[in-house]
Amino acid sequence: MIALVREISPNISDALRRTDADPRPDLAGARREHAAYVAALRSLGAAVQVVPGDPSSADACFIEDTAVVGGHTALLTRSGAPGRRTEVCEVERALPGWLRRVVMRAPATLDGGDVLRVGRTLFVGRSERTNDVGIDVLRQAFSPEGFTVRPVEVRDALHLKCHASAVGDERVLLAHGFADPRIFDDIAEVIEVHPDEAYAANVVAIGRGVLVARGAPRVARHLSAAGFEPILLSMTEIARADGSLTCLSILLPEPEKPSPPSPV
Ligand code: CIR
Repeated sequence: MIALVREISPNISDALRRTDADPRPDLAGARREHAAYVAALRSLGAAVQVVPGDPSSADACFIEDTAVVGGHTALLTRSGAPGRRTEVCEVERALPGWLRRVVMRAPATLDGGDVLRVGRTLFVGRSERTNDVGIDVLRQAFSPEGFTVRPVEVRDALHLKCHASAVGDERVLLAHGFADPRIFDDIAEVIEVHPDEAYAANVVAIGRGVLVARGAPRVARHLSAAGFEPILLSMTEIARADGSLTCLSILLPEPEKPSPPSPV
Protein backbone atom coordinates (compact mmCIF):
# COMPACT_ATOMS: atom_id res chain seq x y z
CA MET A 1 0.00 0.00 0.00
CA ILE A 2 1.14 3.53 -0.79
CA ALA A 3 0.40 6.31 1.69
CA LEU A 4 0.48 9.85 0.34
CA VAL A 5 1.27 12.43 3.00
CA ARG A 6 2.11 16.12 2.96
CA GLU A 7 4.46 17.93 5.30
CA ILE A 8 3.22 20.29 7.96
CA SER A 9 3.13 23.81 6.51
CA PRO A 10 5.47 26.36 8.13
CA ASN A 11 2.37 28.48 8.83
CA ILE A 12 0.33 25.70 10.45
CA SER A 13 -0.54 28.15 13.22
CA ASP A 14 -2.78 29.90 10.62
CA ALA A 15 -4.72 26.70 9.90
CA LEU A 16 -8.50 26.98 9.68
CA ARG A 17 -10.26 26.21 12.96
CA ARG A 18 -13.87 26.06 14.01
CA THR A 19 -13.09 27.69 17.34
CA ASP A 20 -10.29 29.71 18.87
CA ALA A 21 -10.87 28.29 22.34
CA ASP A 22 -7.60 26.29 22.34
CA PRO A 23 -4.11 27.65 21.72
CA ARG A 24 -3.01 27.71 18.08
CA PRO A 25 -0.92 24.73 16.91
CA ASP A 26 2.80 24.87 17.56
CA LEU A 27 4.92 24.20 14.46
CA ALA A 28 7.69 22.17 16.09
CA GLY A 29 5.22 20.04 18.02
CA ALA A 30 3.04 19.45 14.95
CA ARG A 31 6.12 18.39 12.98
CA ARG A 32 7.09 15.91 15.70
CA GLU A 33 3.60 14.44 15.72
CA HIS A 34 3.61 14.20 11.93
CA ALA A 35 7.01 12.47 11.91
CA ALA A 36 5.74 9.88 14.39
CA TYR A 37 2.66 9.36 12.20
CA VAL A 38 4.80 8.74 9.12
CA ALA A 39 7.02 6.33 11.08
CA ALA A 40 3.94 4.44 12.26
CA LEU A 41 2.62 4.11 8.69
CA ARG A 42 6.01 2.74 7.61
CA SER A 43 6.04 0.30 10.53
CA LEU A 44 2.79 -1.12 9.13
CA GLY A 45 4.39 -1.68 5.73
CA ALA A 46 3.06 1.39 3.89
CA ALA A 47 5.33 2.94 1.25
CA VAL A 48 5.09 6.58 2.27
CA GLN A 49 5.29 9.16 -0.51
CA VAL A 50 5.62 12.80 0.51
CA VAL A 51 3.77 15.24 -1.76
CA PRO A 52 5.43 18.70 -1.97
CA GLY A 53 3.76 21.34 0.20
CA ASP A 54 1.44 24.11 -0.96
CA PRO A 55 2.83 27.52 0.06
CA SER A 56 -0.61 29.07 -0.32
CA SER A 57 -2.34 26.78 2.19
CA ALA A 58 -1.64 26.38 5.89
CA ASP A 59 -3.84 23.25 5.81
CA ALA A 60 -2.10 21.28 3.05
CA CYS A 61 -0.96 18.54 5.46
CA PHE A 62 -4.63 17.48 5.67
CA ILE A 63 -4.25 15.72 2.37
CA GLU A 64 -7.22 13.39 2.85
CA ASP A 65 -9.57 16.25 1.96
CA THR A 66 -8.20 16.65 -1.58
CA ALA A 67 -8.99 13.27 -3.15
CA VAL A 68 -11.24 10.25 -2.75
CA VAL A 69 -9.84 7.03 -4.17
CA GLY A 70 -11.75 3.82 -4.80
CA GLY A 71 -11.39 1.07 -7.38
CA HIS A 72 -9.68 2.59 -10.41
CA THR A 73 -10.96 6.10 -9.79
CA ALA A 74 -9.67 9.20 -7.99
CA LEU A 75 -12.07 12.06 -7.44
CA LEU A 76 -10.18 15.35 -7.06
CA THR A 77 -12.34 17.37 -4.76
CA ARG A 78 -13.35 21.01 -4.63
CA SER A 79 -13.01 21.85 -0.96
CA GLY A 80 -15.81 23.52 0.91
CA ALA A 81 -13.08 25.84 2.23
CA PRO A 82 -12.24 28.18 -0.70
CA GLY A 83 -8.72 28.84 0.62
CA ARG A 84 -7.86 25.13 0.31
CA ARG A 85 -8.75 24.66 -3.35
CA THR A 86 -5.19 25.00 -4.67
CA GLU A 87 -4.14 21.92 -2.69
CA VAL A 88 -5.42 19.41 -5.26
CA CYS A 89 -2.89 20.38 -7.97
CA GLU A 90 0.17 18.65 -6.48
CA VAL A 91 -1.93 15.76 -5.20
CA GLU A 92 -3.24 15.12 -8.72
CA ARG A 93 0.39 14.94 -9.96
CA ALA A 94 1.32 12.47 -7.24
CA LEU A 95 -1.48 10.00 -7.92
CA PRO A 96 -0.45 6.92 -9.88
CA GLY A 97 -1.15 6.92 -13.63
CA TRP A 98 -3.49 3.93 -13.46
CA LEU A 99 -6.13 5.91 -11.58
CA ARG A 100 -8.86 7.50 -13.70
CA ARG A 101 -9.17 11.16 -12.64
CA VAL A 102 -12.52 12.88 -12.11
CA VAL A 103 -12.25 16.59 -11.32
CA MET A 104 -15.00 18.21 -9.27
CA ARG A 105 -16.29 21.54 -10.57
CA ALA A 106 -18.39 24.40 -9.09
CA PRO A 107 -20.93 24.50 -7.59
CA ALA A 108 -20.02 21.11 -6.12
CA THR A 109 -18.03 21.05 -2.88
CA LEU A 110 -16.73 18.04 -0.98
CA ASP A 111 -13.92 17.37 1.49
CA GLY A 112 -12.45 13.87 1.62
CA GLY A 113 -12.87 13.95 5.40
CA ASP A 114 -16.57 13.52 4.76
CA VAL A 115 -16.18 10.25 2.89
CA LEU A 116 -16.11 7.10 4.98
CA ARG A 117 -15.49 3.99 2.93
CA VAL A 118 -16.68 0.68 4.35
CA GLY A 119 -16.21 -2.10 1.82
CA ARG A 120 -18.10 -1.05 -1.28
CA THR A 121 -20.19 1.61 0.48
CA LEU A 122 -19.24 5.27 0.69
CA PHE A 123 -20.94 7.05 3.57
CA VAL A 124 -20.73 10.76 2.85
CA GLY A 125 -21.32 13.58 5.30
CA ARG A 126 -23.58 16.42 4.23
CA SER A 127 -21.68 19.06 6.15
CA GLU A 128 -20.44 22.62 6.19
CA ARG A 129 -17.83 21.47 3.61
CA THR A 130 -19.78 19.00 1.46
CA ASN A 131 -22.95 19.96 -0.43
CA ASP A 132 -25.60 17.99 -2.31
CA VAL A 133 -24.02 18.64 -5.70
CA GLY A 134 -20.72 17.29 -4.35
CA ILE A 135 -22.53 14.18 -3.15
CA ASP A 136 -24.03 13.71 -6.63
CA VAL A 137 -20.60 14.02 -8.24
CA LEU A 138 -19.25 11.44 -5.79
CA ARG A 139 -22.08 9.10 -6.77
CA GLN A 140 -21.49 9.60 -10.49
CA ALA A 141 -17.75 9.02 -10.07
CA PHE A 142 -17.99 5.83 -8.04
CA SER A 143 -21.22 4.11 -9.13
CA PRO A 144 -19.47 2.67 -12.22
CA GLU A 145 -16.92 1.14 -9.81
CA GLY A 146 -19.71 -0.69 -7.95
CA PHE A 147 -19.83 1.65 -4.93
CA THR A 148 -23.06 2.69 -3.25
CA VAL A 149 -23.18 6.23 -1.83
CA ARG A 150 -25.15 6.93 1.34
CA PRO A 151 -25.46 10.50 2.67
CA VAL A 152 -25.30 11.16 6.42
CA GLU A 153 -26.14 14.48 8.11
CA VAL A 154 -23.18 15.98 9.99
CA ARG A 155 -23.87 18.40 12.79
CA ASP A 156 -21.52 19.86 15.39
CA ALA A 157 -18.41 18.62 13.63
CA LEU A 158 -16.27 19.60 10.67
CA HIS A 159 -16.48 16.28 8.82
CA LEU A 160 -18.17 12.89 9.07
CA LYS A 161 -14.87 11.21 9.87
CA CYS A 162 -14.14 13.53 12.81
CA HIS A 163 -16.03 11.02 14.92
CA ALA A 164 -16.32 7.88 12.77
CA SER A 165 -13.88 5.66 10.92
CA ALA A 166 -13.56 2.17 9.47
CA VAL A 167 -11.48 -0.63 10.92
CA GLY A 168 -11.16 -2.96 7.95
CA ASP A 169 -14.29 -3.68 5.94
CA GLU A 170 -16.34 -5.06 8.82
CA ARG A 171 -16.12 -2.62 11.71
CA VAL A 172 -16.86 1.04 12.24
CA LEU A 173 -15.80 3.10 15.25
CA LEU A 174 -18.49 5.69 15.98
CA ALA A 175 -18.59 8.29 18.75
CA HIS A 176 -21.71 7.79 20.84
CA GLY A 177 -24.46 10.25 19.86
CA PHE A 178 -22.72 11.48 16.70
CA ALA A 179 -24.85 9.53 14.20
CA ASP A 180 -27.47 6.81 14.35
CA PRO A 181 -25.48 3.57 14.53
CA ARG A 182 -28.28 1.80 12.62
CA ILE A 183 -27.10 3.39 9.37
CA PHE A 184 -24.29 0.83 9.40
CA ASP A 185 -26.50 -2.13 10.38
CA ASP A 186 -26.34 -4.10 7.16
CA ILE A 187 -22.71 -3.21 6.45
CA ALA A 188 -20.53 -3.36 9.54
CA GLU A 189 -20.36 -4.01 13.26
CA VAL A 190 -20.44 -0.67 15.09
CA ILE A 191 -18.12 -0.08 18.02
CA GLU A 192 -19.56 2.85 19.93
CA VAL A 193 -16.94 5.11 21.45
CA HIS A 194 -17.48 6.80 24.81
CA PRO A 195 -18.12 10.57 24.38
CA ASP A 196 -14.99 11.31 26.45
CA GLU A 197 -12.97 9.60 23.71
CA ALA A 198 -14.92 10.92 20.69
CA TYR A 199 -11.77 12.28 19.04
CA ALA A 200 -10.28 8.76 19.03
CA ALA A 201 -13.17 7.38 16.96
CA ASN A 202 -10.99 8.55 14.08
CA VAL A 203 -8.35 5.86 13.50
CA VAL A 204 -6.25 4.61 10.59
CA ALA A 205 -6.30 0.83 10.21
CA ILE A 206 -3.85 -1.06 8.04
CA GLY A 207 -4.26 -4.80 8.40
CA ARG A 208 -4.21 -5.59 12.13
CA GLY A 209 -2.33 -2.40 13.00
CA VAL A 210 -4.39 0.62 14.00
CA LEU A 211 -3.14 4.16 14.60
CA VAL A 212 -5.05 5.56 17.58
CA ALA A 213 -4.88 9.03 19.16
CA ARG A 214 -3.21 8.88 22.57
CA GLY A 215 -5.46 9.46 25.58
CA ALA A 216 -8.26 7.05 24.67
CA PRO A 217 -7.67 3.97 26.82
CA ARG A 218 -11.14 2.48 26.20
CA VAL A 219 -10.70 2.56 22.42
CA ALA A 220 -7.19 1.10 22.65
CA ARG A 221 -8.36 -1.69 25.01
CA HIS A 222 -11.31 -2.54 22.81
CA LEU A 223 -9.18 -2.81 19.69
CA SER A 224 -6.59 -4.96 21.49
CA ALA A 225 -9.31 -7.28 22.77
CA ALA A 226 -10.63 -7.60 19.20
CA GLY A 227 -7.19 -8.76 18.04
CA PHE A 228 -5.84 -5.50 16.65
CA GLU A 229 -2.55 -3.82 17.54
CA PRO A 230 -3.09 -0.18 18.48
CA ILE A 231 -0.20 2.22 17.91
CA LEU A 232 -0.76 5.28 20.10
CA LEU A 233 0.12 8.66 18.64
CA SER A 234 0.14 12.11 20.22
CA MET A 235 -2.13 14.45 18.30
CA THR A 236 -2.29 17.53 20.53
CA GLU A 237 -0.97 20.10 18.06
CA ILE A 238 -2.61 18.59 14.98
CA ALA A 239 -5.96 18.52 16.82
CA ARG A 240 -5.51 22.24 17.50
CA ALA A 241 -5.71 22.70 13.71
CA ASP A 242 -8.91 20.57 13.69
CA GLY A 243 -6.93 17.67 12.21
CA SER A 244 -7.15 14.01 13.11
CA LEU A 245 -5.44 10.80 12.04
CA THR A 246 -7.19 9.96 8.78
CA CYS A 247 -6.82 13.46 7.38
CA LEU A 248 -3.01 13.19 7.28
CA SER A 249 -2.88 10.58 4.51
CA ILE A 250 -4.49 9.12 1.43
CA LEU A 251 -4.07 5.36 1.36
CA LEU A 252 -3.78 3.93 -2.12
CA PRO A 253 -4.52 0.25 -2.44
CA GLU A 254 -2.77 -1.95 -4.98
CA PRO A 255 -4.39 -1.57 -8.40
CA GLU A 256 -7.47 -3.79 -8.63
CA LYS A 257 -7.26 -6.34 -11.42
CA PRO A 258 -10.08 -6.13 -13.95
CA SER A 259 -12.50 -9.01 -13.41
CA PRO A 260 -12.03 -11.87 -15.86
CA PRO A 261 -14.69 -12.15 -18.57
CA SER A 262 -17.61 -14.25 -17.38
CA PRO A 263 -17.93 -17.69 -18.99
CA VAL A 264 -20.35 -17.93 -21.90
C1 CIR B 1 -9.60 22.59 7.92
O1 CIR B 1 -10.37 23.24 8.64
O2 CIR B 1 -9.82 22.39 6.73
C2 CIR B 1 -8.34 22.03 8.53
N1 CIR B 1 -7.86 22.93 9.51
C3 CIR B 1 -8.58 20.67 9.16
C4 CIR B 1 -8.95 19.63 8.15
C5 CIR B 1 -9.08 18.27 8.75
N2 CIR B 1 -9.40 17.33 7.75
C6 CIR B 1 -9.88 16.13 8.01
O3 CIR B 1 -10.10 15.79 9.15
N3 CIR B 1 -10.15 15.34 6.98
